[in-house]
Amino acid sequence: MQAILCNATLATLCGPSCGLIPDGALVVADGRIAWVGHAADLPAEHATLPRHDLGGRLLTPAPVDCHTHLIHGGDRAREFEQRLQGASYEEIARAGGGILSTVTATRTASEADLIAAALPRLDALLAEGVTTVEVKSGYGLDIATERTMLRAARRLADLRPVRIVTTFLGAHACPPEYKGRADAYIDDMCIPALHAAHAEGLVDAVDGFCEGIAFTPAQIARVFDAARALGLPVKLHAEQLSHQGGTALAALHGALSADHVEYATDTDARAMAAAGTVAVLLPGAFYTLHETQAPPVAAFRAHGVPMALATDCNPGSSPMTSILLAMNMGCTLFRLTPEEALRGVTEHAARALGLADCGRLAPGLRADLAVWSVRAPAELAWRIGFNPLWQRWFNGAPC
Ligand code: DI6
Ligand code: FE
Repeated sequence: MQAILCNATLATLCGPSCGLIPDGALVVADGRIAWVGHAADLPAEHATLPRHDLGGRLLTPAPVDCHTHLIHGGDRAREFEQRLQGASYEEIARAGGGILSTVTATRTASEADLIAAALPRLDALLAEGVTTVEVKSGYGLDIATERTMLRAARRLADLRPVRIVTTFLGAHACPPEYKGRADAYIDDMCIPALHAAHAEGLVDAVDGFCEGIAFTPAQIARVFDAARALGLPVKLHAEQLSHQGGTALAALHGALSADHVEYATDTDARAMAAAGTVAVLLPGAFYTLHETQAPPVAAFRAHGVPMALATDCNPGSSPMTSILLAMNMGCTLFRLTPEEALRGVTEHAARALGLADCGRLAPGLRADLAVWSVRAPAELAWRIGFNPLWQRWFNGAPC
């Protein structure tokens, strides 16, 4: 398919001020962006293509949700009630609830059950223009269920027009059968599960949870070494509830991203900048857990650490399926600018997944686009619970 999208304001994200081009046009050809610029400069070779008039709307790269736990069994509404009565996320986890209650529900679900449960969540993201979704394992914690989760995640891309990126998160929690034996879990179960999932072609990246209620930097380092031996990129849930040294470890391993990072320090930010590690901010978890320590946004800015935003869609700490709400919360809770929020769900989210072919409007990139009934990028982050998406383009076609 070939077409000119015209009569639009383009937020290309190439250059300052969102790379805004008023009276812009964009040429789509065979799934890719062929040309971007001022409508008046449209090259003659494209002039005869069919035109899609966007009615003066805003055209952006389609959002990328770069951190989700979309595949899981069960729900955690009871735990939500417990937290409202004063129990903390960590207390619930240490008592065997939290992540482990979702592990129980996920282990008893079939692949078809997991897919059926995830589709409404995925559809909510797609309704806001999202075209790429990262999905983690980590609620199986045994070889069979980790693989089932990743298979279910990959199947979503056959059922909906979306690109799915899968991340192995075996080092998410220590399962009951290894209680008190976290080192044995890492060596005897988690790393073999990674090998098995990789052998099946199910793993795009490797993640872990470095936290007092999860794994130490030394344990995560062994998982990262196994990932490196397989040639897989790494990322890490780091410094979410306390400072454990996960961010420095992630930077040392050249991680694509360090995620949450509320307790990261100025030194951590420096190390991330030097390593090119993206800070993935997850305001939905900060909000849900009533956290008070915001991530060091000023340090990330000062050192030039790219900041992404994602939903962290999961049943416990962030039961959120709105990328627009993540943008709004990023601004209101973490004081990002609306431009940082837009870059956070496009350019920097793509980078957090190691994807160089999306996240901006530039020739050669995938034609994954979002058309919004707004005039300025700030309107995307401004409203709460309102979806101005007018049209979504995936792989060069509206859908
Ligand atoms: N941090 C998170 O935000 C999710 N995992 C993690 O390590 C929460 C997972 C859950 O509570 O189910
Ligand atoms: Fe997470």
